[in-house]
Amino acid sequence: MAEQQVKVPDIGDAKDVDVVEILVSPGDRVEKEDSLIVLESDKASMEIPAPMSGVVKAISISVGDKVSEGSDILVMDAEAAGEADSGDAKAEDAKVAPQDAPKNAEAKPPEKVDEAEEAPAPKAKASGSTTRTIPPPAQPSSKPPPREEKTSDMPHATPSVRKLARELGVDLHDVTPSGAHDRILKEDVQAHVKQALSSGGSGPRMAPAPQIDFSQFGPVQEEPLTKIQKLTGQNMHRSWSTIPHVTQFDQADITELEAFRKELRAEYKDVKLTLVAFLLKGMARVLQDMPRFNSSLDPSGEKLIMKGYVHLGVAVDTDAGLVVPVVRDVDKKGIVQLAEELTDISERARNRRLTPKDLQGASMSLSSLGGIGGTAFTPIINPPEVAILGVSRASMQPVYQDGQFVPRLMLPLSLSYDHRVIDGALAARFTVALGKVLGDLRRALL
Ligand code: CAO
Repeated sequence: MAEQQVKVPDIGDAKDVDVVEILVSPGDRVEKEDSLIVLESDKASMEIPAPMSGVVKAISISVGDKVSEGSDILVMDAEAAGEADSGDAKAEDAKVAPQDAPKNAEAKPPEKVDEAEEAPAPKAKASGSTTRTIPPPAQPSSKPPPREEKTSDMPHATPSVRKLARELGVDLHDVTPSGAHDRILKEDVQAHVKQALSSGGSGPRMAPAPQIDFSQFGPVQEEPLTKIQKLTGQNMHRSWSTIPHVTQFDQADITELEAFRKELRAEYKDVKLTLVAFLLKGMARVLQDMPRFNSSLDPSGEKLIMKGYVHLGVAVDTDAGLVVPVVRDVDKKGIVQLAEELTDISERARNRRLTPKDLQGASMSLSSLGGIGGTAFTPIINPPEVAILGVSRASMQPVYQDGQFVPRLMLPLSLSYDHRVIDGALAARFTVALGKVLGDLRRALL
């Protein structure tokens, strides 16, 4: 037989229907009734079967195309199919009993199959396949009956199950079928997704935490977690396991800044002028130049929300746990005002007098452990923010300048960022820019 153009059969009223899947490629051998493509209208998804056995020569459509009855699908060479497996095909055909041949393939008109219906096995099917399809158009009755062997490795599933798998991003080849004749059921797709979620994707599943009786090792007592600790734990866990964190380390020379801070403290005796107020001011300045750090990823994953304000969260260590109140409009305030507000919010945090509003709307956050110690750490991003600056304890270090080592007060910076939004080069630029501003505060005026 010569090459034949396979067209979209009668698909009822549906017109301009989306091609959502192409199940074969040029060179594939298909049996009559093997599904070739999947169409999806507003109301239904339908598989279009091969009207004959043969070898696919060329595909005439692409995923995303719109088709109607009569549109070209692909070109098939029925003759080539016979040649391709002449020896095997004869042996295989001989195994198929005459009663296994389609009983009504010649006469059955195509019918539209609604995904909402329960899927009966198509009447025209001869093999164990229960894939739900539109019956193929009538063919000459001289053709050999379809063999049970499936040359296409397409898993068996109804259109509605295929649709579900597509929506969930599941490759049906990865799903273990539990239906008759290896048919994949809706429950199989759901079980696959559940397992993938509980194992964190591919690879071995995470073992559940073991129940341990610690009293077998010595005396113990129980201490309930505070509400803040439980909430912080949940948020941190979600952030750590859903955001790809990277931490950029750097150092800022704050020798001059510290001298200036001491001068100001002598002048503003009533204000607790700590380094944190200066850090907030420096961060605000850099955020103005690097707005990507002042953004949030839209839940769709399609766009960033760029913020036209500069509010900064400050991690405060309290007896009840960690809280992150927000200092607003940092870019518009002076160091003294920032220091006063910082004292106010950290006191209110420790006295549990913060309102929910005090904790919302930050552009990014600062976590300062400098009053305690340490040289570096990897702070966890406070979503929906995309970065957090960690600061450790400044120390005097020998820095090589103009041919000699000079003692400089160096501040360790640890910038954790969401790698979906910020790349490494931008993060390095952020800490370098912050180092410049903190090294020479006049730059904050630029
Ligand atoms: N290097 C050297 N000294 C530092 C410093 C640093 N990086 N940061 C603060 N200091 C100094 C302060 O200047 C102050 O000294 P002086 O009294 O001589 O001025 C002293 O250490 C104590 O500071 P502080 O911690 O009480 O106050 P602060 O303004 O620096 O910080 C606050 C305020 C609220 C950030 C802090 O009290 C706090 O709670 N930090 C903990 C945050 C936290 O737990 N983060 C972890 C979160 S998990 O990612």
